[in-house]
Amino acid sequence: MYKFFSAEHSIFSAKVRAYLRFKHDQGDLGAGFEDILATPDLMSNLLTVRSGSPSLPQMEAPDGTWVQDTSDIIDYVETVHRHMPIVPDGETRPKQRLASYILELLGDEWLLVPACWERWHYSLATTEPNHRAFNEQQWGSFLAPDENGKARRAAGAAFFENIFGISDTRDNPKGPYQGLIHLGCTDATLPAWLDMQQRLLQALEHHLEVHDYILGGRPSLGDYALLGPIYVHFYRDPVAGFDLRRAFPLVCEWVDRTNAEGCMNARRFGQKLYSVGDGEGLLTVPFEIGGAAARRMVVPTQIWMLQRLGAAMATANQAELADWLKQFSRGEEILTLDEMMADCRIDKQGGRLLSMPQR
Ligand SMILES: N[C@@H](CCC(=O)N[C@@H](CS)C(=O)NCC(=O)O)C(=O)O
Repeated sequence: MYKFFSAEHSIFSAKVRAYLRFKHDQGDLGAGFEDILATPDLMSNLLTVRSGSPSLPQMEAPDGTWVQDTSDIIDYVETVHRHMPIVPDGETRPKQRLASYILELLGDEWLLVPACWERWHYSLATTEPNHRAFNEQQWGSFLAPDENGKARRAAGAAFFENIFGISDTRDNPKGPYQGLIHLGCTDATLPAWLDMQQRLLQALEHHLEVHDYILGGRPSLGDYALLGPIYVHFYRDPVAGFDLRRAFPLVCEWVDRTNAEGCMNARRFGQKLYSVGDGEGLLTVPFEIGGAAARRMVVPTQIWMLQRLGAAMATANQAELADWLKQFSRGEEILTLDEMMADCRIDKQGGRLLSMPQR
């Protein structure tokens, strides 16, 4: 099995986790993967030791190969498991291939900015609406997963205060608040970043009116790269998540579909849809004609007609019938019709055929 070290609130973890689920669902990931919560202990004492970086996610292949960076992880898995590729072929699909890599860059390096802003702006004490409590809880459950709920929340709150200086961020930005400045998100540029976010979501919503995924009917690299920030921040973080659910329902459905979890209503890739009356949903019985074996639909009228025939036989001369039926292969079985149909009887009431209690 692959060992995948990740966290739920991490953009890059979501990108690869959804991809691994897809590969596994398609039978294209060998023995599959174990999704392991990358606690601070694992980050310092395993991930950093193996790769030189604590960043999430990271992965260990079944043969012990260690891979860090989502692009490298996807490239690695695509090289080993080729049955269901997610990067379009360069020879036959060059435009889709280019679009995929551009979208990966967009998701990883640009959408990251408004995503990060949404989470941390609405965690400031002065901002309304506010999702600080949720954010403390999601961080706490990764920082102190062994603790009870209250202690997990406290761990998140302490981390925000001590490491990110959340109460003092205007004067002394640290952690994600400093990160946003380094990423080019300042008072001057913020409106443009948020405008970019809105335009992208609008374009995606429009696209999803007719397509299930970025490149049509099946997921590809661009879906997973966009899913990272869109799922983890715009969908999962509460304030942005409320807006996304109100204004972009198709994007929400795509998140469920691409994330491949909680997606019963979301047309997950390969999901079988049944309906009464079509070939898949019909009740069928095996039959044979001219040596060809097949199945055909169960027709209650046929049962009722056999019953009728059985009833007519019951009042006929049995010995004479048996003698006559001998010349046909398995011909005499027809005399046991009533017995054969004991648990399958139909009551015809006008135009309605009803199944009758078993005798
Ligand atoms: N290019 C990297 C980016 C990974 C990354 O930035 N991960 C975030 C979490 S979503 C992280 O671990 N940041 C903290 C750090 O790098 O120390 C990848 O694709 O894996």
